[in-house]
Amino acid sequence: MAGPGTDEGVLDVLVLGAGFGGLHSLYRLREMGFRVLAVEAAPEVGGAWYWNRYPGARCDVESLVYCYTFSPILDAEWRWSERYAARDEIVRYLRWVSERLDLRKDIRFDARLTKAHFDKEARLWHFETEGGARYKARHFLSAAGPITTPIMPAIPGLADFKGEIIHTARWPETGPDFAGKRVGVIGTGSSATQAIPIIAEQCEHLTVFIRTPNFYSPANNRPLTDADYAWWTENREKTRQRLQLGHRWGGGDIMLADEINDIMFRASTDFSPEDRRAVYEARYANGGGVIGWAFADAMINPAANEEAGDFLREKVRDVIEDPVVADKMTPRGFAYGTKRVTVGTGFPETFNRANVDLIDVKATPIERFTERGAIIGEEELPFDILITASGFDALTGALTVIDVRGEDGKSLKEAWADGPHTYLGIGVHGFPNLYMIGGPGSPSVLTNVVMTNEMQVEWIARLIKHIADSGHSRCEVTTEAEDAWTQKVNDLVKGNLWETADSWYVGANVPGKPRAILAYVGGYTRYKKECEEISDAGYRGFAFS
Ligand code: N01
Repeated sequence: MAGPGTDEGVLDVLVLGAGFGGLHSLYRLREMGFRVLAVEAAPEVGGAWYWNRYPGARCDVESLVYCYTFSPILDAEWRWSERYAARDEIVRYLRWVSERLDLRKDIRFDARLTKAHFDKEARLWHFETEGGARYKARHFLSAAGPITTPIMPAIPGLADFKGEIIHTARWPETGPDFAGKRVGVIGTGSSATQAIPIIAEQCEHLTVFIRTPNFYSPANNRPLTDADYAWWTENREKTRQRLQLGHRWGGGDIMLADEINDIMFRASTDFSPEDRRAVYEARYANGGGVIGWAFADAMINPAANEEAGDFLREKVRDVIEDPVVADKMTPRGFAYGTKRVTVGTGFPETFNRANVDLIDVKATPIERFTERGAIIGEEELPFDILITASGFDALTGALTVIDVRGEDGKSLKEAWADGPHTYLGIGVHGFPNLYMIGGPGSPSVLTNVVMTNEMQVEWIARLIKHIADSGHSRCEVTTEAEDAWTQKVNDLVKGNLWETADSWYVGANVPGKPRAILAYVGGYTRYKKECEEISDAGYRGFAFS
């Protein structure tokens, strides 16, 4: 694969992606003196945030804790405008970071990676992009993002539909004008929850196809004030520490009073039903996605989980006026949090609008699509625009869509045919000198992703430095280490509720994807400790030569 067309010589590290993980990796490795280049499919930095341009796209983790901490300069100079940053502001932030740290000269944009093959003899990775550019590097660091490979709904006839079809994660730069249009939305996950209220306000008629109603909580977004920033200056370290200790994905409640926030480290059984209710109400009034994780036993004690679920089910019924619609929107049959909870602004309220219909596709499935719309029973429902908010091939998809081959020619897709096998979610046996940020088997999406990315970037950068300093050129995860880690990831989830629902957390949303918990459920702090013990022990589980 190498040869004409290669213009960069042999790199020390090729970084895949210029989102949060990729930019930090590029910066850190370059600071360490390595020759690094990042390749990015998009024409701009941002990663997942570049592509998710749908109306209402906004982070549902609070902006103060959805940004870098590795650089005091960045920490001091950036100021977020809202409690939850809109997609455009996050892309602006990452663009500013890329300029402030002078990263852009080492990023190749519009460069979608299609091939990465390891050459056993030369101990080099050879890369090719869609545009035909070729690169060679000693190390391959993937920061491709855990939720970046969109999937379309498996509904017959979708290709026959002659109107516009848009996946939320492939939203065109200039989106459609919804005025006077009949719009259909498939899905009610996080993306749809944010997009639906805005589309409903603009279009003539909106039909939402719901399959599994999910637990929802209001964001309570608002501008951030000087007083907020004064609070932040005082509470930054404490808040970051709390995030590291908490078993949850985000931080949708960082400004809650300590006495309520710290209850999340105690079991619900320590409190009376009245006191528990008061805690849920306080969290609900504050807004954010972790209301149901108010207590430490939410994911291990079914009764505690059920109580949190009941609280949120009651809120749905309070908001939606039509009891039939409210019933269709009420989550049941799976535990709170086992499908990624959704957060939004005015989402259930939207179903009180006269121009919005809700169709439960479990009760009345879409038989197929036609040129004009959807066939449901005897009826054809015509649409001008169809929006698929149908999700992603999470954690593994970003790498298995690329032709990644290890030293015996086996592809990563083949290696993971029965589920992902990794060591620390970072390395894979048979794929020397490959490292992943946010890979399967790491805490990734079950923690604050930016925080865990940062820890992994620093750890992997030190590993690459260790390899270089010790005069080695090959680093491979041993089979034993990979097997033991994969077993641990699967054992950790036993006895708690995480894997009990059909969710993307276990790959259940992708037809044919083997069912396995995709992320390490042990939390950030335990994971970090495990990684540090391994590096302190001379990178136990990695073989160097
Ligand atoms: O995707 P999803 P998403 N017929 O997989 C439905 C992150 N995120 O893009 O639940 C009918 O959650 C499917 O139904 P079901 C966040 O981690 C973060 O919304 O499978 N329906 C579901 O309702 C999130 O979890 C932010 O039964 C069909 C929906 O489509 C992740 O990205 C913002 C169907 C897919 O929901 C993915 O979110 C947005 C079919 N054939 C997203 N096929 C932040 O703010 C699928 N569905 C940080």
